[in-house]
This record gives sequence, structure tokens and C-alpha cells, in this order.
Amino acid sequence: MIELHSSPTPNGQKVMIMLEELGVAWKHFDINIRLGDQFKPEYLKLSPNNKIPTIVDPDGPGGKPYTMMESGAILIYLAEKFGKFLPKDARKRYDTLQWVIFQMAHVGPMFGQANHFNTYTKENIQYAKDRYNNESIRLYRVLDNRLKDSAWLGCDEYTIADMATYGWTKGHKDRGITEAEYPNFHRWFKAMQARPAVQRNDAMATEIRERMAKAAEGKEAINIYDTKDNSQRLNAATR
Ligand SMILES: N[C@@H](CCC(=O)N[C@@H](CS)C(=O)NCC(=O)O)C(=O)O
Repeated sequence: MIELHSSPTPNGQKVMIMLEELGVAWKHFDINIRLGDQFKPEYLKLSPNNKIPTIVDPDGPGGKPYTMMESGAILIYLAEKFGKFLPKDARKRYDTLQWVIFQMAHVGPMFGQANHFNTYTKENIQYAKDRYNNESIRLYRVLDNRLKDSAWLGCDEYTIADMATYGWTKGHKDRGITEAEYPNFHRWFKAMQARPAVQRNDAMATEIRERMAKAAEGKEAINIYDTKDNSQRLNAATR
């Protein structure tokens, strides 16, 4: 049984969607990043960068247990292990990998920074808001243009590139990404929502969030955005 040590954020959910699409046996181990579980020494042994998600495959390469961090790498690993959602045809395969890496390098980091400066910072830093919001809008245009030429993000098949990107794009309404202006993006988004594995993931994500909120009752949250504290937490846990 594949272990997913994670939290149902967009990065966690992309792996949940993949595991559901594959229909393999897997189990979610809750890592509550608000409580600082990612800095516990036992988690740092799995994920040295103190971030979710991480998987542990008891039957990894060479028949031995294998542990992995980084959601894009995890998707590629699972796709290769089970021979699904990363086409064998060279062109389609490299196209898909380009769009997985596009999500990892652009969509995730830029949307993440936009969320941070729009919602989580106490100060109103207009320069940062503009920079990341404008970049996010530009990335929606890139997605829409790609989906004008291609049924799915990677190629003409549903792949790990779609799974990687979907969760990050759920905030499109708040960003003013209208159906009239971004019709191809919306067509794709609806096709994603219609997938049974994506629907099962949404239900599971709600369940996990509720379970984690209950387990966190009465416990003190950390400020995960305080990079200085996080640096000290990592030092203390690994020294
Ligand atoms: N590139 C990494 C990003 C992982 C990441 O940023 N995870 C966040 C949640 S979505 C996290 O664990 N944050 C906890 C922290 O920063 O302490 C991936 O895709 O796996």
C-alpha cells in the first residue's frame, strides 16, 4: 500500500487524484503544516525540504521501499511505475513533461505567492501583489492558449500534467478568469471536474480537512509564513 504523507493543498491533491485515477491501494497520513508537523524529525527523514507531499512506496525500484518528495517527481514516478497517464510516444511524453514542469516552475510558485500577498500578509505590499497577480493572469492566458491547440494540457490524452495543474486553478473566479475570455481553460476545467477520480478527491479532501481541524483543536498553530522561524525550526530538528 502506497503511503501519502500530506495535506489536501493543491500539491497534496494532485497526488491524491493520481492515486485515485490509478485505482491502487493507498493511505493518507495527515501532516498538519499549520501545526508544524512538517518539522518533526520523523517527517524530515521522509522529506528533507519540510514540505508536503511525500510518498513511501513499500515496493519501490529494485523491490525495496522508496521515499519521494516533490509532487511533480512523484507524479512521474507513479506514471512510470503503473504505465499510465504519461504517454509512451516520445512527442506526447515530452510535451506532457514540459507542462508538468511548467506547473511546478510557474503555476504553483506564482499562484502561491499571489495568494500569499493577497491574503496572508498583514502589510499591503502593492508591488508584490501586482507582480504575482499579473503573472497569474498571464499564466491563465498561457493555459488558455495551450488548450486552444490541445484537448488536454500535455497532449491529446489526459495526463499527469492535467492532474498537476487542476487544483492550482480552482481560484479562477476570484482572478476574473471569465468563460468569455478564457473559453478553452473553462472547457478543460469542466472536463476535470467531471472526472470521477477528481470528484472522489474533492470529497476526500473535505473529509481530511475536517479530520485535521478536529485533531488540531486546542493546539497552537505555527506561522508557516515566518521564514526565519521556519529556518530555526529546521535547524533545531536536524542538528
Ligand atoms: N515543489 C513542492 C512544493 C511543496 C510545498 O510548497 N508544499 C507546501 C504546501 S502546498 C508545504 O508543505 N508548506 C509547508 C511549509 O512551508 O512549511 C512540491 O510540489 O511538492
